[in-house]
Parts: sequence; structure tokens; C-alpha cells
Amino acid sequence: MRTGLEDARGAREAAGGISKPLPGRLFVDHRGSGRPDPEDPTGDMGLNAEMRWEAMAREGYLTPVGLFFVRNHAPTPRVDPLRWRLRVEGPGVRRALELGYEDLLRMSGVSLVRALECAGNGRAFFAGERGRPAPGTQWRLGAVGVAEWTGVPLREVLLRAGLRREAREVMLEGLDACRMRRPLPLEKALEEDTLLAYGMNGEPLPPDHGYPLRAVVPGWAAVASVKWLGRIYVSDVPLLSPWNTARYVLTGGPFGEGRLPVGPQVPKSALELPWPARLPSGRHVITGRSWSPSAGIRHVKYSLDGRSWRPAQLFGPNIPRAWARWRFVWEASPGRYRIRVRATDAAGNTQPDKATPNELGYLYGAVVGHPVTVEP
Ligand SMILES: Nc1nc2c(c(=O)[nH]1)N[C@H]1C(S)=C(S)[C@@H](COP(=O)(O)O)O[C@H]1N2
Ligand SMILES: [Mo]
Repeated sequence: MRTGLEDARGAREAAGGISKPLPGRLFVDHRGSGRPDPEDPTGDMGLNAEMRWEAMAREGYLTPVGLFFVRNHAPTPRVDPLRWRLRVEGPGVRRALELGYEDLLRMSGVSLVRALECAGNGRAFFAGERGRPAPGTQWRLGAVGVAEWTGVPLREVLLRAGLRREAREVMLEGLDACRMRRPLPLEKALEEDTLLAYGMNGEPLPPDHGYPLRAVVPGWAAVASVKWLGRIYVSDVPLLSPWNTARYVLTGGPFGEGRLPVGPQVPKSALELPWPARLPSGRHVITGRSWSPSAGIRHVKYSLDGRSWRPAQLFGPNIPRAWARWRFVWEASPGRYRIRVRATDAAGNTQPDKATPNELGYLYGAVVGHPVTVEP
């Protein structure tokens, strides 16, 4: 069925010059590294990999690179940093820029600890609510991770190019075979913690996470955090791409026929246990993490029976737009349980009992019952 959207998209992309392929493809090898290392301890999902929550129980605040989830729409390209250039152009800037890898390293950099989370994280749980699975990767809760990102604020690069008063949206365009691209409203692009990152946990960005340069757009679904950046196009009109019209939009349920591009995430919590978990009876310290797109975490409550709720103890850093760790002691007697955890962020947002239904299964923020069997 033709909706007219395609035509609008063609027109807008043509107006913005977005549909022209990038020159200089020679420095990109699309045979790439394919999938992440098969030895890696994340769950293998084709081009994608999910963080194993039980492995995070042994880790500190950050998610190590080897556990970090991977979400690719095309195989990981290999980019030669010596020939790579970032182009910044479009009617929204006074002068076009071309920056090399060294140019970016020479700009004053910042390091920020922030979460990245796929819009579809938790999608598997929509199956229980709507009786049939939402289409797409059936992530449980492991399409999230927290890293220390090092790079240059996107705003510094935009200001260097000279923003015009007419500037409206910032299209971030990747060098992968699908040329993943998605526009960001100017206000979000100018936020202090929106980064062009070349470092992850103190190392150069690994190939699967966007080497040599990616966007990190904290608080927003990570589809905004385009990897393997090649071009930044600043428009004077609203922009369309397949990633804000056909995919990564909220539609169906209360959204009806609308197609609202996914922006901010919703608060969530996860236990650091296998799914499902089996534990011997006796005393256990149960740990997990909760996170919110806008604020730190105020409190976390847990329930073993779905009726009575007790506070979990927060510990360690509680960085807004990253996550907070928590624990509680459980004298577990034999039986089958669903452990539920509900977080409230510092702005007062609390995880609901039911997620907002939507056709494509994004932003599942409801309380999840983690299945646990305690053996005699
Ligand atoms: N160029 C490019 N950028 C991309 C993607 C992609 O397929 N290509 N996937 C996006 C999506 S949907 C997510 S959730 C995040 C995942 O980042 P990660 O693989 O570093 O965890 O990257 C985003 N950036
Ligand atoms: Mo994603």
C-alpha cells in the first residue's frame, strides 16, 4: 500500500541531497568483520548480540566492551581511519567542514558515563501482553549497556561549522551498507552530553560499536546514536529517513494510524540472574540495575509475590542517563517465584504494570516478572 510517505520521503531526501550515495566508499570495506567474535559471551542473535544480565553480577558500574550489546542493520564495516573523513554540510551551516580522525582527536574532548539502549529492548515481553509477539528482534532486557564514552560534543562541531538561524534538523549518516541515517532535532543535537565519540571505556571505539566515530545521544533510543559516521547534514527543513518513518516509530495501540518517531526511552529495571534462574534454597544477595532516560534513580522496590513490596538498597554511582545498582537479601525457601522490580526515577516517573502497546514493540517499560525456581 502506498501511503504517500514514500513520495514525501523521496522529495525531502532529494531536497536535502541525502539520497546521493557518499563518495569515498573506497575507505569502507563492507565485508567487514561480519558479526562480533563468536567467542564473545553475549547471546548471539545473527548480526546482533544481547548483553547477558547474569554476567553483569560480576562486573562493576560499566558494561565491559565484550559484554556490550550489538545492534546492526548491516554487517560491521571496516573503516580505514587514515582515509576516513567526517563531512559536515547542508543549508543549516555557514561553511562545510571536512574533519579527519586526527582533527577530532585534537579538539578538546570529554568523557561521559552514559547508557545506550535499543528502542526494542524488552520487546519479548510484549508477547505476553498482547498474546502474539511484536515483530523484530526478541530482546529480553539485555539491549542496554553503560560505558564511558570519550569524544567531542556534537555542538562543538556544529558551532565550528557555524549554525545558521534557519538550521532545523541534523541528519547523522552512517557508512554501513544500509547507510543508516536518522535526523535529530537541533535542540537534542545541541545538548551538552550529545557526543561524537571515538572512545569507549578508555579504548578506541571497537569496530562493532562504530569505529572510528559514532554519535552517542543519551536518553534517546540508541537508534539515534548512529555508528560509523561519515556525514552530518544540517537542514533548514524537517527531514525523513526510513529510520524515522517506517521503522523506529510508535504506531498502533493509542498511537492509532500515527507514526511518532521514537525519541526518549522509559525507565526500566533488570535482575542480574539467568533467565530463567535456578537457585539453591538459603540466603542470597540478589542484585540488579535500574535506569531512566532523564534522571537518576530515587528508589527501587521488589516483590516476591506480586502483592507486597519492599525497598531494595541502592549502592554505587547513580548517574543520570546511566543506571543505579541495587541489592536485597533473600532467605529463599523452595518454590517457584516471579521476582518483580519497580524503579522510580528522581523526576518521579515509576515503571507501570503494563507497557503502552504499539505495533512495532518499542519502549517496553513495564515491571517484568523474572522467573526463579528455588530448589530444596
Ligand atoms: N550506522 C549504524 N548505526 C547504528 C545502527 C546501525 O545499524 N548502523 N544501529 C542503531 C541501533 S538500532 C542501536 S540500538 C545502536 C546499537 O549500538 P551498539 O551496537 O553499539 O550497542 O546503534 C545504532 N546505530
Ligand atoms: Mo536499536
